[in-house]
Amino acid sequence: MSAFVFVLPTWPVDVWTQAMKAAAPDLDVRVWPNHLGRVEDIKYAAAWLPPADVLKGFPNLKLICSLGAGVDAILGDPTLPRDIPIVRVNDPDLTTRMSEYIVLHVLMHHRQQRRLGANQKLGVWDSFPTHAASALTVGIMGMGVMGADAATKLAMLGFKVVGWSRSRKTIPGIRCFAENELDAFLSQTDILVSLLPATKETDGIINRALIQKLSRKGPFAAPIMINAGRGRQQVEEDIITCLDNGELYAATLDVFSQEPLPRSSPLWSHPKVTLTPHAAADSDPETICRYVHQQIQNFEIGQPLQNLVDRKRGY
Ligand code: NDP
Ligand code: OXD
Repeated sequence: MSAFVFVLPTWPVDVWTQAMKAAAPDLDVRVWPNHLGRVEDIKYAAAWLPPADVLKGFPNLKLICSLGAGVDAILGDPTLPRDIPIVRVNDPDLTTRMSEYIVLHVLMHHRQQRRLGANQKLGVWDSFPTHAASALTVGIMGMGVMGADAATKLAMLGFKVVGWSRSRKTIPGIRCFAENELDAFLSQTDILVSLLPATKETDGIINRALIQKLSRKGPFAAPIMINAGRGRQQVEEDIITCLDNGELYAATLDVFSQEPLPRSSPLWSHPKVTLTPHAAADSDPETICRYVHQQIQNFEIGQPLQNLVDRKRGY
């Protein structure tokens, strides 16, 4: 029986252990740090936010599975064993959850739900004029698995949708821009959505200079931003400055430079910010454990691994 270990310091490891035992009766499921057994036995690891130096402690490790789509925390470990393949989650359940989040927040801004909610609290009957979805262009940075799915669903609702990624995509109904066309992409974008991975190239990309390049031709006369990628991508002081001076109309933030977001952050109470606690797309233990088990089975029979991380690119 091959040994498998969970390294999940921030998740309910008992729930994951139970799900993995059900999905993979052929594996000896162990848990870091308290139920490790002989570390030499461990061939497979599945991790979310693993502390640095933990994975190097398994000398016979053959495969690392990220339990999320993003792998920045795993790749950020300076002692991460070299040459061990890393696979990440690409699963319809996770993707659908993310698209729900993006559609929800695009619609919330488009239909001015916060204004309606505030009016309800005050008992104000104000049926102000609204606009069509087609009056807004949603620009998605990161047209990978999640970006492409969200883009297609937004287009089905009638929004104009543009996308930006390193390599240009071809998606019916979506105008796609490549890495060197960022400014052209931004100039068309009324609602900016980030579904980028956290890499050296994307760190701090959502800053004041970028916000100033967004479209101001939409019905709100200032852009809106939604970040469900990673907090490292946003310069939070710049976002607050832009919200305060009108360069941004509103923001939805699911991810932050520091998580949990410190109670002292002005983002908590900013009137133009909607924030959620890194909950845009939750990894479901049963679904993800079945997926991880499939990857391990592929590995054991010498089949190619799916959704392999490219360590050089960083995602
Ligand atoms: P993918 O790897 O499928 O897609 C990443 C996309 O970003 C690709 O289109 C890629 O371009 C593009 N990209 C990467 N670097 C650059 C760059 N420097 N310039 C332009 N484009 C770039 O990832 P997923 O869609 O599966 O996930 C995206 C991210 O969403 C995850 O990395 C994670 O950070 C975040 N996430 C957040 C969750 C949450 O709950 N908030 C839940 C799940 C994911 P190309 O296609 O050319 O390679
Ligand atoms: C992920 C996440 O990367 O939940 O999957 O952030």
